Amino acid sequence: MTQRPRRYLTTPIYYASGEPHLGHAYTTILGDVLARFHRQDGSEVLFLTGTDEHGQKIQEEAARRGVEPIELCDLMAERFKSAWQELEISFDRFIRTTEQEHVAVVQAFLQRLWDRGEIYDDVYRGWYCVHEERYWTEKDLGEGNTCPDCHRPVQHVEEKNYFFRMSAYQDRLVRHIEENPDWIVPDIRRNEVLGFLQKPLGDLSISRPKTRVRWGVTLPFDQDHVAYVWVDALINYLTASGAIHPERADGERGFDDVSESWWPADLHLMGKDIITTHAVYWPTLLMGVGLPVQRQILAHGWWVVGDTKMSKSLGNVVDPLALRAEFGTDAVRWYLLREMSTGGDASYTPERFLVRYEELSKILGNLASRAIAMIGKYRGGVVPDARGRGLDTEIEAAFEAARSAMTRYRVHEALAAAMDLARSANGYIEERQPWSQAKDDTAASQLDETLATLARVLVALCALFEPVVPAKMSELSKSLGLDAVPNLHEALSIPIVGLHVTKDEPLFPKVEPSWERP
Ligand code: ME8
Repeated sequence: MTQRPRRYLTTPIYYASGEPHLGHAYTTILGDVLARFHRQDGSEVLFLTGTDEHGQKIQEEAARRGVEPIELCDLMAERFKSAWQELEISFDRFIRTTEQEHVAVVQAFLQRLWDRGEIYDDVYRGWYCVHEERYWTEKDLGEGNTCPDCHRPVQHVEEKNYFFRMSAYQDRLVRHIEENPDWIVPDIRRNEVLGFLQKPLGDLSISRPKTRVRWGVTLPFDQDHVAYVWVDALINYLTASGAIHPERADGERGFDDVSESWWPADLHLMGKDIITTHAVYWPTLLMGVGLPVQRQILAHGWWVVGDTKMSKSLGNVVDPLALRAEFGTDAVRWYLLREMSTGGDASYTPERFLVRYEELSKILGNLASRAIAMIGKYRGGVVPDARGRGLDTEIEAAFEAARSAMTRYRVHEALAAAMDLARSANGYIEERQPWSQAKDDTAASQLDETLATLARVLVALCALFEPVVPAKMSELSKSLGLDAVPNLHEALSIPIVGLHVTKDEPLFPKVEPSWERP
């Protein structure tokens, strides 16, 4: 038996200190669309998301709210999980870094680095930004001793830290990036990382003293220190892969053979803000323990409002669940994925949201309701016995364009190709004029062909649109008399003759937005 290809996809794990917003939703939906596309295309998929729950930032937010850190994490993990469920995210695993299994893997990972002589201790003197959870040197700081990234005041710290010999892996990392041109996509991010690696790479502080941060994973070789939250967080990808079994008595711990697990991950997905941690810290840490590095990194752009990045700290976030309440889940998914060209930035505006919604309702929604209504009116709701091959060339071209765009992560192009097919089908109706064919007794077989073609194109559209608007395509498949949404392989060959179609509510009903139209 041939084995199905396997794909392991990850999103970042989001900080449990704030609510999910449209930016988090975008990454997670992008991951979901890719996961659904690969499942459709026949792969076995592990799609991972979760929450990042340790560190000073969480500790301080919990203190501010007067609760224990774990209470805050329990609350926020639930918020993220239910937001993702409401947005139809088909994650296979939701990881929390406070899970026992993960804590044990972090400790095994650090012990392994320690045993291999990859860690030493030293005193760190410098500046720390709690919000970004990172150190800065004097020359990095903005005016008035502020963080160059988030512009908040930084703290001066002088403390014992453990360091990972990251500098020793600089050359190997540069070689890896140069020899694997697609390891970091898009190119602009690859060049940025290579530029960063032109300067000598320092060693990486991997611990914080408990006197400052008590909310973290205790180091296996020093009880007075916890793991640096970024090291803890990155290891989540390994925990969920099932590669490391810290409880195994033989001490192998899975570091020497990962063949039974999902490691290495096929794709780490993230925003461009956290490319360095994923493209420099993480692969060098993996080299340090002797594990293969992840296969690919995709860093997308930012959702901005006006000219500013959408972020909780700037107070300009858009709530995906509020949009969902008004327009439905699939409208939010479609807007986010259709509007942003993967890799670039995109600006959120209510006007563009409406334009994208109308595209769904006027092109795809109208096509479905017209075609189903005509099969009802002219053939009693049963797809007539005809070849239905009138749009085959267009269907095949759309499948090819969508598949090629998806494999290059040009998701917006794949969706545009799907919408173009729906547009062509509307054009086909205008051209064939089934209402005139119905009036002409000699045109019965032509009308059969028109209606069968429309049924076939709707089946194909279900498969093409499913990754992005899964709930609506499931409704449409049911209206077409199918048991389930067809996959990309069967969509062209599914027998359509004799299908019983039923008229349903419009897929994308007219919505009067709560905001004023310009
Ligand atoms: O960085 N536009 O978590 P985080 C697009 N816990 N994407 C955005 C966005 C925006 N305006 N704002 C956020 C962390 N994102 C760490 C990650 S992973 C081992 C640890 C998305 O809650 C984008 O994916 O700050 C970004 O990389 C991520 O949320 C940051 O989420």
